[in-house]
Amino acid sequence: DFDYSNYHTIDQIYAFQDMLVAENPSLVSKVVIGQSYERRPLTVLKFSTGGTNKPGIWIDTGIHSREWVTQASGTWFAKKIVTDYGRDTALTSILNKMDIFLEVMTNPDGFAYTQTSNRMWRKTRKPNPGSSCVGTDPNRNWDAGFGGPGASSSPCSETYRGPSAHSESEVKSIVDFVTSHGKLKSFVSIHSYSQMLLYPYGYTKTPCKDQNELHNLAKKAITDLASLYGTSYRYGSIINTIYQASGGTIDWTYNQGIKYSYTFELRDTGRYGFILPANQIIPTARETWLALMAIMKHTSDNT
Ligand code: 0X9
Ligand code: ZN
Repeated sequence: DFDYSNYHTIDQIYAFQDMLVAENPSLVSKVVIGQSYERRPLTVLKFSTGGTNKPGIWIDTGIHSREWVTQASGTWFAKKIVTDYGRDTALTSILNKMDIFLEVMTNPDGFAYTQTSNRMWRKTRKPNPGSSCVGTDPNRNWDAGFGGPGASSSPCSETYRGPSAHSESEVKSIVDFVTSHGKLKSFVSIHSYSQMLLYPYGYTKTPCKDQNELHNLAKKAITDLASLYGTSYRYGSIINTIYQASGGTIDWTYNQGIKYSYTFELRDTGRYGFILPANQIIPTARETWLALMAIMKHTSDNT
């Protein structure tokens, strides 16, 4: 049985996903939305109780490969959904109205590299012509303020924006999925670390038009999160709360009309940082789930 209290290899997580689909075929399916630069499948778990054209909720983890507690939490969320459907009334009513899409390994090439070569790898693994430095920051590569302040034009930077918006297959595959789906109502992109819940924008100080609603929902979500172990989160817009960042995921999804666009920064606040001990995986996933449920329930109630 899958041990949620430990970190796993990329192959173990692919196998976990296939097993979850095999064991819950009426609820879970696997959607391959593209392939990574190194030709790994970009797999998304679809949780659906049937029907066509239902509105959707998107959750991704691991777009920055070194943020290991996020992929680990993603596997726990997947199991939680199949366990709670039909038992927990709130999740059941969400799933009766909406589909949930979960991409656990959003940057599989980077993730593999963190396991074989450099635990602190963040970016994609596509080479940059004319440079010996590899990779683009997949959270600076989206067509939202792309190229502006809060990203680098240098391929050697950890925040390299890439040669053009959506140049990275790992990003473009999500762009194409979001566009063709057309009915995503919430988009949650999960990072670590800092203990923050953030909403748009990152590329501009101009408040987004739904700021009041997003702010109030963030407050509710982090209050629910803290109710379990007292973990304290900050919340607000990206630019006001963490720093200016251009070309970020949720700025693009918000500008596409997905109102409930959020980014989490999970545990911790820097004691262990990206190298969070495995004994914090389940507590992190459990508390984060409470915040996710608040966002998903509000989304469902307003769809
Ligand atoms: O710099 C980032 O990309 C994010 N922090 S991290 O340590 N996970 O790298 C924060 C950027 C704000 N988040 C989004 N724009 N989604
Ligand atoms: Zn990150």
